Amino acid sequence: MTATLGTNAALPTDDVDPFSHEVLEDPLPMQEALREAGPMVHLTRYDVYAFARYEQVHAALVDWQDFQSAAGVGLSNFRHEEPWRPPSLLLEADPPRHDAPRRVLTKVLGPRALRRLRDRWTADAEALVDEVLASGAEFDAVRDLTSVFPLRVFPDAVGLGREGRENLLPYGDHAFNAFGPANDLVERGTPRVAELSAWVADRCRREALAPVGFGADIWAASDRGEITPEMAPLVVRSLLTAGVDTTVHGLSAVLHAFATHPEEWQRLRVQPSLARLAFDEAVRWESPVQTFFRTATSDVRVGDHVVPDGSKILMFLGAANRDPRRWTRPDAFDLTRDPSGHVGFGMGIHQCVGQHVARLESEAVLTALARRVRSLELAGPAVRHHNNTLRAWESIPVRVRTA
Ligand code: OVM
Repeated sequence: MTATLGTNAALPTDDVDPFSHEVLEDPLPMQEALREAGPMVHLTRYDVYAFARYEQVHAALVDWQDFQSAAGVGLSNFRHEEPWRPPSLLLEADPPRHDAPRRVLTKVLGPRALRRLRDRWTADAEALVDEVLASGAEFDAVRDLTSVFPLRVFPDAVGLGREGRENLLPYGDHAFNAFGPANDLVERGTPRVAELSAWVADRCRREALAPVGFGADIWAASDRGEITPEMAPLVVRSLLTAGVDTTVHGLSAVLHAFATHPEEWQRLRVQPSLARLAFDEAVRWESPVQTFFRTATSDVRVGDHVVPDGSKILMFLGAANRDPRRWTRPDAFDLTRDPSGHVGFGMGIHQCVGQHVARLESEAVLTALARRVRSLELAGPAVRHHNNTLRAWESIPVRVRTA
């Protein structure tokens, strides 16, 4: 080995743009090419270092010391660039500053809170599914179901006021676009950023939140001194940013998976308790959050290569979740596999703090559907929604036969 720290002579390079519309429409060929090129690839277009294999993605996710989040988890490097909004106290922070807000949110979204929501959300899902099925045998699973249910239950659980809730999806969509480069997707969101950010900030105030809910619980934690009162509104903001689009697209992923895998739908009908596993398998298979970045805190050795201090690392969660080195038949949506260990919710100290909320929402919807729907198929071509971070559907036309 002749390479000294900082040379990277034999490092594979690729000039692909992972955020181009062509790749966003179907990222799988690029993911395979990057995985096969090697454990680390230099993406020349953005001068970032990419991991597409499970081993390296997992290793980077759990190594917060070498791969920090406080310089931003998008392409933008907060060491050199002004963030578009005050950084998240959770997502865009490292220990020790990260830890108090994380502890608070872990408890607020913990088992006690979810036990209180379970019966209500189950009833809400049954009511919505009944409504949708009563409208006819064909419907759009995104327009009528997956983009409706999270907005029916989650803002109420937060204690968000009723007014302006239609802002939640556009705000979240822009926040996830903003992790990518300043391309046309970001440009399209820019005209409304000031208005949407002001609305979100206003709704995070204690006086704007209901006396019961996740929002009130976060403020109560500041009363107990677990976080400062200055931190509380930003922790509430994390719920409003990360809690809506993600669950919409996660639900879309699992419904699209079932609409295209009839034998798996029959398995779920026979055994509705597979609903949770099905959701995790869909999160592995589709990876609604495709990518996040980290920043190297020093020259970090990865195999024979070096990630230079201060450079950005692009972790392809979706590629890791289909790495044949880790998964057998990775491209199959398969309810007989154990999807645990997937990195669709991340891994390590930043792993999705809302994942139990997401699982509860999906369990409610899938269980309600499994009881009522004998078969489910596409009634037309499903249409992608492009986002720099999210793998999403704009439309999933389905035809169902009810039980
Ligand atoms: C946040 C946050 C956390 C996870 C994802 C995310 C927009 C945001 O804390 O604001 O995506």
